[in-house]
Amino acid sequence: MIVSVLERELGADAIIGPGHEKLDDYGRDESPLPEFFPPECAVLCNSTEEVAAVLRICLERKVPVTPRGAGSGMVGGALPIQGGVVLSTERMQRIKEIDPSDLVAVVEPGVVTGRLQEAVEEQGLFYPPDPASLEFCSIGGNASTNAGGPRAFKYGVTREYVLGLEVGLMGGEVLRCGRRTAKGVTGYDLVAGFVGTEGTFGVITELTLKLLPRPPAAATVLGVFANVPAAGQAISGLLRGGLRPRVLELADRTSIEFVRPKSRYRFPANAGAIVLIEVDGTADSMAAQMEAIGLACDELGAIDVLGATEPAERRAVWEARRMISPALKEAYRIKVNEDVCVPRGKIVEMLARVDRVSAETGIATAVFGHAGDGNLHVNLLSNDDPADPAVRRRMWAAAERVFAHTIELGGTLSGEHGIGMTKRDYLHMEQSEQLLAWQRTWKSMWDPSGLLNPGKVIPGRKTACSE
Ligand code: 2HG
Ligand code: ZN
Repeated sequence: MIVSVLERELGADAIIGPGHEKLDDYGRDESPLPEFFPPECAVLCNSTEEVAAVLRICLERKVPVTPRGAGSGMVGGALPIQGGVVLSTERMQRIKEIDPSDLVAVVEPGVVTGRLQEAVEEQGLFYPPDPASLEFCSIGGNASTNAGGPRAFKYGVTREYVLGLEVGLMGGEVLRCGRRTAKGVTGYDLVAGFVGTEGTFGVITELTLKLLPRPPAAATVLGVFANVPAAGQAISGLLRGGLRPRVLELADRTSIEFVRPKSRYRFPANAGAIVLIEVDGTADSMAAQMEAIGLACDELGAIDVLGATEPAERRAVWEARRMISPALKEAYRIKVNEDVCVPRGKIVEMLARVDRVSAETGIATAVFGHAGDGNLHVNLLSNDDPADPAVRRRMWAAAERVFAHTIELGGTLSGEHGIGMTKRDYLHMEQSEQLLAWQRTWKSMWDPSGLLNPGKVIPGRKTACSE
């Protein structure tokens, strides 16, 4: 049995085996699925060598292996849907190096993103990617899904900060790729190949990350609008106006109403929608930047403009923003959350189409997220029975309509959460069979056995029966 082989090799302390009270946790993540997928066992690796050993043993024994970071993924990418072994990097939490001269950090994959941010900020440095789950998600998972976050608007997503990687490959080989330098064009860009491939090519065991100098000051502005169309128009207007804040977010009334009773910061009661804007730069540029944003919001129809400059107040605003997703999850039995992304010029049209999907299907929606990037969290909400197959079909049919509108407007199915298993069967709506076939070929180069995170990202080949 695989469990006893792994126990012999890594020691009993590394294994969460059958009958362990925590085993079921490794069959769940934050995706909107009512069922869970218990693995045969979970292995909590402490080092690259242990990761390599698990990947060697799983190939030898022909057992599926599913890599897992903190389990905060929203698309089922870390779920062991074919059973077997879950390989967790949660114990690999060392920040090995923070180098202010090279502007890099070298870290293990289990480091919690927020902890890394605090550690680099103590040294006057800055790691910008800020997924909403930053207090518990891990940097290895962020790289595997190419996570985004509000500050991606100015600073870009995780991919832009991963310079080098060490990766465990199926069978136990360990590969180092990338670099520590600011630039580099030697050979093919394998780092870009591992980032965003959701642990289907290899298991990240170490990351060399690019850092920036910490911006000396930041300030937050909240534009209050009567409704979503007005807020959408304002976002488009701000984009056209050439202002470059670091964050440009939207939240509709439903998104904020469940947060209001719980949060320290109270979103304004008269808001039909809010536009959350943040600027950074030198301390003496703050007042002018905030004024320019405030004036622009006024001109673009805001019913109110509120500012937050004190660190404690700003922290409270962001705490409230990060509560939107969990508060909706608590309020509704079903929360199918999408993260579609449309070209920036199509934001207003996409918001109108989401409204139409809601009216046509009778399914409640909440829309929030990184609207300045065209990246909208369209949440389809219901209090029906999540285990009822008819209910599920109805919810996912509505999601499919949202996807169809996204594609029609030139957008993409996922701006930041990835494809995993929940969106795998919709990928063909966006990508040609030719493109999917090349991706299958690429995957089979890294994992000819198909045992590494099976059933994720790329849908199976079309057969005569399925066509
Ligand atoms: C966020 O931006 C997360 O808060 C979660 O990406 C999105 O639950 C969601 O739809
Ligand atoms: Zn998000």
